[in-house]
Amino acid sequence: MTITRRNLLTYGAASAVALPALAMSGRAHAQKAQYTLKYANNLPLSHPMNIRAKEMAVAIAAETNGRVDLQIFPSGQLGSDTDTLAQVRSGGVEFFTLSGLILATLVPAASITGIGFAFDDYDAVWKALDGELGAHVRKEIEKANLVVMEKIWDNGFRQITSSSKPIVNADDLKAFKIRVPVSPLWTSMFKALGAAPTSINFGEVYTALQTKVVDGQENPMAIVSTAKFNEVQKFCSLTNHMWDGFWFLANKKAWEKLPPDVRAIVAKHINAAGMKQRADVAELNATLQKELASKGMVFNEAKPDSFRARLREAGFYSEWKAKFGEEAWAILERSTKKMA
Ligand code: X2X
Repeated sequence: MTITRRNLLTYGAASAVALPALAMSGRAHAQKAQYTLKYANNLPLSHPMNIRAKEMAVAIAAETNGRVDLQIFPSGQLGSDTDTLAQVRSGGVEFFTLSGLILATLVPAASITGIGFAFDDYDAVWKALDGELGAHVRKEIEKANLVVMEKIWDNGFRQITSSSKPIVNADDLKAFKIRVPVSPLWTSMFKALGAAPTSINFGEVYTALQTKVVDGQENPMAIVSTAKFNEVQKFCSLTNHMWDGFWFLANKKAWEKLPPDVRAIVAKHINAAGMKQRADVAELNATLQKELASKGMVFNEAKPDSFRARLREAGFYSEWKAKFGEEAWAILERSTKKMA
C-alpha cells in the first residue's frame, strides 16, 4: 500500500500510536494547563466539526485563563468509533463525538433519531432534538454512565453514493453492496431496503470504496466532500433517507473532576460551537452539490415514497417500534409524524 497523507491519517491509529503532532489545541503557549482534556472525533480537519471545535478550544483556554487545554484529535487518530467509544467510557479520552446510531451499540435507545424518513427537514430535526426526543435520548445516555452535552452536533441528511449506478428507487438497492456504519439500525434498515450492507468503521471507507469491497456508501454531502469520496464514487443520489447527528460525550469521572465553574465554561463553549457547526453543515449540505458536480459527480433525485413503502412492507417500522417500546415511539411520533 502506498502511504499517502490520507492513509497516514486514516491508519495512523491502527498501529495504536497516536499522532500528537496532528492534535490541535486551543492554547497559545506552552505553560502547563491544570486540566488537559482530549477530544476525539472521526472527521477530517476541514469538516465544520473540527473548525468549530478549534475555535471552541481557543475560547475555553481564554475564559479559563489557560487552566483548560482541550486537545483535538480528528480523523479517527485515536482509533475507530468502536474503539473510541470504549476509551471515552474508560477515561482514555475525555470527550468524543459519536452518532447516536453507533452509540446504540451501548445505548440502544439512542438510535431512535435515525429511523428512516422520520424527519422532513431541519426544522423538524431541531425541534425534536432540542426538545422532548433529545431529552429522552440524553437521559438514556446518562444511564450508561456517560455525560452528554445538551446540544447535539449536526452530521446531516444522508445521501447514497455509488461507483456503479444512480439509485432512484428501492429496486435500485436490490443486492447493492453498500457500506454502513457499525450500528444495528443501519444494518437493519438497508437489509429491509433489500441491499447488501457491510459494517465498516469510517476510517476505512475511502479504501473500501477505492478497492470496490463495496459499491457505495451513504453520508451527508459535507462528508462526501471533506472525505473526498467523490474521488472514488461517480453517482450521488439525493435520497435524504435519514438524519444523523453527533452527541458530544464526556467521560463521567473526568467531567466530575472539573470544578463546577470550569464545567460551566466548557459546556457553554461546546454547546455554542455546536450551534455554529449546525449552521455551517446545513449551508454546506445545501451548496456542495454544485461544487461536487463540477468535479464530475453525477447527481439524481430519488423517489422517497418507494423507499418508505419498502421499509413498511419489510416490517422495519413495526420491528423498531417494538424494540424502542411504545413510550419512546410515542415521543418520536409526537416530535415528527406518525410512522408505524
Ligand atoms: O461513519 C459515518 O458514516 C459518519 C461519519 O457519518 C458517522 O460518524 C456516522
